[in-house]
Amino acid sequence: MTTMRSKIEELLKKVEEFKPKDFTEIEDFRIKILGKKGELASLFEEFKGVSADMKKELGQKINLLKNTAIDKINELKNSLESVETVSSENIDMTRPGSNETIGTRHPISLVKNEITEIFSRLGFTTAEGPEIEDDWHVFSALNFPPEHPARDMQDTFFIEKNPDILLRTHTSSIQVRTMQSQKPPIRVVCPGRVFRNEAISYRAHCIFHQVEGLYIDEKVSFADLKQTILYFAKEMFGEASRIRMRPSYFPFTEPSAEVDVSCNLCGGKGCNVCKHTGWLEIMGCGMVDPNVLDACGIDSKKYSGFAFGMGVERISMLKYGVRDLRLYFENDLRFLQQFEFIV
Ligand code: 2NM
Repeated sequence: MTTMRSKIEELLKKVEEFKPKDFTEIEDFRIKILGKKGELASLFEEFKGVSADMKKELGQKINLLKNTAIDKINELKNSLESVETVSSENIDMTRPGSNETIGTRHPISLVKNEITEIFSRLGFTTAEGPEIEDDWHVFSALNFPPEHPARDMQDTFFIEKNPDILLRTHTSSIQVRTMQSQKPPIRVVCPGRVFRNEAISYRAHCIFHQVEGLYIDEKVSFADLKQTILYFAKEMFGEASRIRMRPSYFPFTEPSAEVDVSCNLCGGKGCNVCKHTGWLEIMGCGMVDPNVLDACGIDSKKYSGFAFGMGVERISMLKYGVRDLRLYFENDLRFLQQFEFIV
């Protein structure tokens, strides 16, 4: 009966070492061991012929084998079932996660930030102010004569019940507030929304954005202004950029100038965008009129200053080759998503 004993022991070892890959393997194993025509069945058959003195020992061994096999198979089935439950809910733990799309910054914000950053490298801080202003901060303090056309309803949005209250037409009103509250030296850039009563077209809108700058100290000269603007143009439109200034007129500056930058598309040779002139107008500027300094509480005999102002939409159009200003206000994602790449 040693052969039967070793058969049982071999089988027990097999059961203990059994490592199935899936449910089918367990089931095949169960049938092979515990099935009607399985190994245990044939062992029990063989057991009938075992001599009486061996019955006790071998009977115990077969029962141990049977119980071990049953326990093992149940245990394996249970452990596989808990995994199957997860997969039956269609959760594949190895699948990569889905990407959440996040928004991109508006091109006007991007360009506005770029402008203020360039001037911050020259020591300019940023200031903001109210969009709803009074006549004095927008016009009177800035040397606009009482009959100036900008004071007309045709050009400016006034509050009907009180025409002293209006929507600012430029961010110079922030600079007026800065001059009133700070002592020179003053170096400040003022970004913000402005409002003008204009017909909407590819090149004009009733709401747009400006960044204006102001530098006040003793002995500030037109040469300082020119070099500051040249630095800005090179940073914004590329190192090869050149600038030129044409005489102009603003109520708040004297002398005043219009600034052109060499066309960054054709390099100044002439193309569609620069209308074959080689130049693009980017801003207005000038030396702050002494009347403005005095109105804002700064001694015009001791101090001088320069100021400049630009439209953010215009700078953005020139930088990115956008042909229609209205695109900035339509919130079409196909347009808006082209300016910032979020990785
Ligand atoms: C421009 C052009 C020229 C300007 C002047 C001032 C202030 F407040 F200092 F007088 N702020 N901004 C200015 C000067 C703005 O925009 C085309």
